[in-house]
Amino acid sequence: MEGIALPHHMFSLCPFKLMQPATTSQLLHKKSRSTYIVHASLASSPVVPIPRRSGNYQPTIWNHDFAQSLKSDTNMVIIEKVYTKMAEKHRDEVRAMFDKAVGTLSKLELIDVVQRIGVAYHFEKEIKSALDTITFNEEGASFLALEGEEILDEAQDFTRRHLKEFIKENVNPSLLSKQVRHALELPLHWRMARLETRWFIDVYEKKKDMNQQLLEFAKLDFNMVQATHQEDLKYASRWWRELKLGEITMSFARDRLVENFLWTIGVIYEPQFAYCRRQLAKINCLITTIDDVYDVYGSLKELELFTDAVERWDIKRVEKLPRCMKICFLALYNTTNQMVYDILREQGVDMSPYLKKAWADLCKAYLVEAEWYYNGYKPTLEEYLNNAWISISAPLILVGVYFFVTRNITKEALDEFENYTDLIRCSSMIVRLADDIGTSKDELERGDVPKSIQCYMHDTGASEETAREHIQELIGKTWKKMNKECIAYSPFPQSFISAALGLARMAQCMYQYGDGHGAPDRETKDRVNTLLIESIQNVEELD
Ligand code: LA6
Ligand code: MN
Ligand code: MN
Ligand code: MN
Ligand code: MN
Repeated sequence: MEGIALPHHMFSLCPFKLMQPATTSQLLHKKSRSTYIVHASLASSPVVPIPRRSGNYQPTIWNHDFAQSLKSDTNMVIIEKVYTKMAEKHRDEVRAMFDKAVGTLSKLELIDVVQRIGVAYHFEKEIKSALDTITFNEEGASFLALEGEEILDEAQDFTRRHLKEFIKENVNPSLLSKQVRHALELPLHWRMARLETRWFIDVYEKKKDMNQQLLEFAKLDFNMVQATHQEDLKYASRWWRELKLGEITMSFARDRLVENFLWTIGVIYEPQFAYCRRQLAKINCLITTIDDVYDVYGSLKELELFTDAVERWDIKRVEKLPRCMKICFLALYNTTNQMVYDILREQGVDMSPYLKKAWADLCKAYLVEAEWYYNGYKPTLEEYLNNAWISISAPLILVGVYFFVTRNITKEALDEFENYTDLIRCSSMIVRLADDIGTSKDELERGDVPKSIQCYMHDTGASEETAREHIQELIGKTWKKMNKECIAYSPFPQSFISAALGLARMAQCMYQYGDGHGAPDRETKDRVNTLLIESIQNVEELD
């Protein structure tokens, strides 16, 4: 039974102005871009059907067979046996380069290339000891600036001005102008690491002074890392298909297994963190579905019940909810409990209080937005952001990451999750602001709370264009704050800190040209092809 009896006062809270008891055909109308679908009750009146919206999201463009068709297991065996040997040889060669590099400039150049070409994670020790011998003046690192470091701001303005002039004067395509355009579009420090690596390998190959051994190693390593990601994706896809949640929520929610997995590569790409990517893909799928339950599907009353069930972690409390919301709750409940079980068995640590709290915080933040929406309330930007850095789900994602990557879980770090440390807040804020820039136009048409751009316009009377610029500035300011958090003392391991940065970068990538998470067939499709399907050709022959 899908419909539930509504108290009369609910009508005035609903956005559907025609929601006086009406016939089914009257309710099946179209308004703006949202399709209203009536789930008619099988019982005879007095149960009033709740008109359901649809997000009008496209179905997925990647089916399960696609994921399973990626590199076969036999291929994995070849990769493990042959490539591992070749990679070891290359790794030794690069190690020797670190020994040979003398002088600050040649050391920095080597580190820079090794980082940009995507293999720095093999040489953490070498890089650290090379850096220890160098005194730093942070030249050319203006995007690593902290708040109040005006000299770096000036350096950035100066460089930006000159690079723009360079582009104007050099209209012919060249390798250099290609790099300059790329740098001006989005700074390196804000870019998703794997995509940047893939882009740079092509650039590096064309450089006159490139090092052949380094190039070969980078290509081989890229393909090996990709093979690991393919196995992770296959695992996640099997899980998603067996869950069958996408079939149940098809009429209103995004079915985005592959896109949700792509996020995890942005958060953490190194092969040794496969477990983290696999679990995170599950969390992301649940987030994407449950966000649509709140934004599109549920009535306010139902959402209150759902939030209460999550807060109390109690199946009994979903009894009165429609079938599809019950199933969403159980998917969340079972998946989370399974993760808790695994971590408890493997690590001896009980993550349940932390994961449950993070889900409850998220659902409470979703509910605040739903209340604002149904009441037609317009929050100030400050009020909105105080809630929205949580409702973007990044705090939950990072709680998961901590447990999935950390070998020595400490009480000191766990205590930081009580209020979410500044590192988590900064990362989350950037994800939220980037998401609003990319998605708020469609969200308003679909029916949603005013997002940061609209709140700022409402606060100040600014135009949409000015408001967008303001939000971009906020992203820049938040990055500076986050840079500071990254070098401050922290109880978190480096892999966690770098995941917090990776999440912010991934959001800027996903929303660079609009809603890359919701609309699967544009840049996101190309990115999936680049990172998960096409391997790099012209890798040296196997003998
Ligand atoms: C964005 O959707 C979305 F689904 C997220 C949950 C963002 C990040 C998510 C991951 C990694 P939308 P809203 C799964 O723009 O409603 O609808 O908060 O989020 O603006
Ligand atoms: Mn949403
Ligand atoms: Mn939402
Ligand atoms: Mn909403
Ligand atoms: Mn959004």
